[in-house]
Amino acid sequence: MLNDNIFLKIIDKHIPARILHEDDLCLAFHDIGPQAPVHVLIVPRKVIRTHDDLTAEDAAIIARLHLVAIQLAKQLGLEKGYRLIINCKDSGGQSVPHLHMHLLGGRPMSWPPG
Ligand code: DGP
Repeated sequence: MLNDNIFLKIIDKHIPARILHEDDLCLAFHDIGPQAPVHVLIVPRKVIRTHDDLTAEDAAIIARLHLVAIQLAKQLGLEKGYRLIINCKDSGGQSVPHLHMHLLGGRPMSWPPG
């Protein structure tokens, strides 16, 4: 279920996270429960609850999430490849009600995902 917005607390520095990147539009930090040797969350500063809530006004934000993913993948040694995931709403497996992109790498990824 979509519950408390813990990512806003991280963005506002009310709770700690292992932050890798910060800019005017987004933050990136290590996931608390990594599902791969590299598992980073890339999160917009703007509160956008789900992927469905994106509008044309948010084009620069969604572009930035992707560009930061490329930058971090290089920085974290994922030259063999990586996976980007955005879970949307309950059936998509979203648990935090603040849009975020998962960057996963450092091991081969299987398909289909669970
Ligand atoms: P999702 O299921 O797509 O909504 O992913 C939410 C992710 O957020 C999940 O992989 C675990 C991570 N997460 C939840 N709470 C925290 C936290 O307090 N700190 C960090 N770093 N990650 C968290």
